[in-house]
Amino acid sequence: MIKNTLLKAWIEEIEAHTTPKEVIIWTGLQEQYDDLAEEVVACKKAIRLNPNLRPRSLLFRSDPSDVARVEKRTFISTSKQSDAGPTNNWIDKEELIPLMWNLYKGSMKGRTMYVIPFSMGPIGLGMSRIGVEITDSPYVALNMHIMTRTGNKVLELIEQGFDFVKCLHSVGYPLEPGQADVEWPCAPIENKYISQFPEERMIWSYGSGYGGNALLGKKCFALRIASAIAKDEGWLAEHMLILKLISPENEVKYLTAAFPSACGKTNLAMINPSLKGWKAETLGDDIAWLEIKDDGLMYAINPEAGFFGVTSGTSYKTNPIAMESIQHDTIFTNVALTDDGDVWWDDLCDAPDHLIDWHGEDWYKGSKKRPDHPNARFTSPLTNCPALAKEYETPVPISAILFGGRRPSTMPLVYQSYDFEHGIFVGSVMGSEVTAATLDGSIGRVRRDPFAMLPFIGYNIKDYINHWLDMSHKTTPEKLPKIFFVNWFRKENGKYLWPGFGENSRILKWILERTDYQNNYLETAIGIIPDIKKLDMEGLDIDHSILNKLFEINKEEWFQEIESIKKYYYEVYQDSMPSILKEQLSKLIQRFS
Ligand code: O2Y
Ligand code: MN
Repeated sequence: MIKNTLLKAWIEEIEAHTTPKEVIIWTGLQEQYDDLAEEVVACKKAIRLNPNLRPRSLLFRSDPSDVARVEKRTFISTSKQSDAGPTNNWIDKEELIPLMWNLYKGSMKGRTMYVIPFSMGPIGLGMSRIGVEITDSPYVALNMHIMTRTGNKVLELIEQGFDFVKCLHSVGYPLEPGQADVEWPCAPIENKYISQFPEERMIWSYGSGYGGNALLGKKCFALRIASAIAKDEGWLAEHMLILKLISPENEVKYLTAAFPSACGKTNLAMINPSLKGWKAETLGDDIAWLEIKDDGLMYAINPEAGFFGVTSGTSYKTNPIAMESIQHDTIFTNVALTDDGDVWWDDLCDAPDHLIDWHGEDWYKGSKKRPDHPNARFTSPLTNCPALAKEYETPVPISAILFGGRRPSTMPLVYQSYDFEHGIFVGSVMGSEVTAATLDGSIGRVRRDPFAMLPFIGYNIKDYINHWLDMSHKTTPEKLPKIFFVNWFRKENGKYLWPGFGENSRILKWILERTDYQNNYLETAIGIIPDIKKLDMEGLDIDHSILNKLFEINKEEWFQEIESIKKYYYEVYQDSMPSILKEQLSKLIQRFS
């Protein structure tokens, strides 16, 4: 029985409006998870994988129209458009609330409504925040159980009067009496809405059952709504992994890194250092909440409790730690099924002769069609990860922040910003070069993704930049994390110059040395780069000329880059560019003159 009057009234209101056949309050107990897993298998919404090969694991297959986050149907809804800013889709909340309320009318008919109290961050920790997701999707309930801390313990905090973010989700596929359900119910694209209401601290999602559209604790709460809360409260909600590095002398340091999607965040979060004596452990692969504590240092926690990783490209060769993390108690979405009841995806290993593809159809080796979806996913608990740092539920002090992207040219393997404000500039222009794979005719153009937060800033980007600056004024420069840019993806004649993966530990070592102000660097117009002679390349067969290319700062390319930045800044900020960006851009230009 729920006693909190606010929560009780909200549940009753949503039940009366969406008219589900029953309401289940999520307890967070393993027994409830196991029962629901059994139920989705029994009604053929999921397949139980072979328990001898992949214990307690499920495979879901989504509708082909519902396979990824849909940015064009994602909205920041406020009273004034200027509060959402130039980079978000905005709809006036006076318009969107009635429109969506109408969609929700009877939308859970014939379905079970799950009420899921959840905590982003360890339950009861000062930096954590609470939400309640109401959903008519058992897939969402099962995934939320893994990705967040759910159930009775969170409900207890709500009963004590803790605030919570209301997260409402419906797949938008009501069932009339006698109507058979489909394997993956969802609504057509034009009826999908992933809406954030930062003024109300509220999330309404309708029509999609997939990933970031539906697991509302993740992108919707922990980034969009949390970033708006963080601006008001003086902290940061960022699209960053958290990594612990242990030197051969057992010195421990922590860093965070923000890269755009598909730039290897999960791989770096689970790096296996090639450098002798170095160890790495993970605290998170996607989201970090950061605050400056009383000692003046910036601390981070991972608000999530699981990994929602892309399977494609994940293998024992590229990421053995991820592979170990998905051996059991894992939900797979849109991967292929093997004849012995296990999973398969592109790059995992040689394809077997026969598979069941992600549409549920036979697939034979040699077929031109891919058997898994490129955005297929695994959901697994952090605690499955053999390299999980033991302090993953404690805020850790951050020594370095890394920004990065896929830049085949222009950007060196690593450079350090001259100071925090320069670092904000570096974050504001980061992004990836458009590759041939995007086939939009603009190869070489940089798709800017500031702070890797473009689709996730819950308010005006101009205020976001100024908020980063305000954060830097909360402490002294020497206590702030040092900011770096890394580019594992520089190419020559179409070939990567740097081997990446475990070898990136050599660059991480230099970064940590720089956080101790070690004298191993050169000053350039763009920032501080390593003195190549002082990089630890022991045991790596790499030519000196390749290293020179990796750190080349080509004036012509940088003049183009500066022109591209000016154009981009004008497109985004028009005549109200934050003064810190103006100053930093002119400093960069000056350093080149
Ligand atoms: O396609 C989705 O719904 C998932 S997107 C995603 C999932 C995990 C971590 N990051 C992302 C992302 O888009 O940044
Ligand atoms: Mn992400």
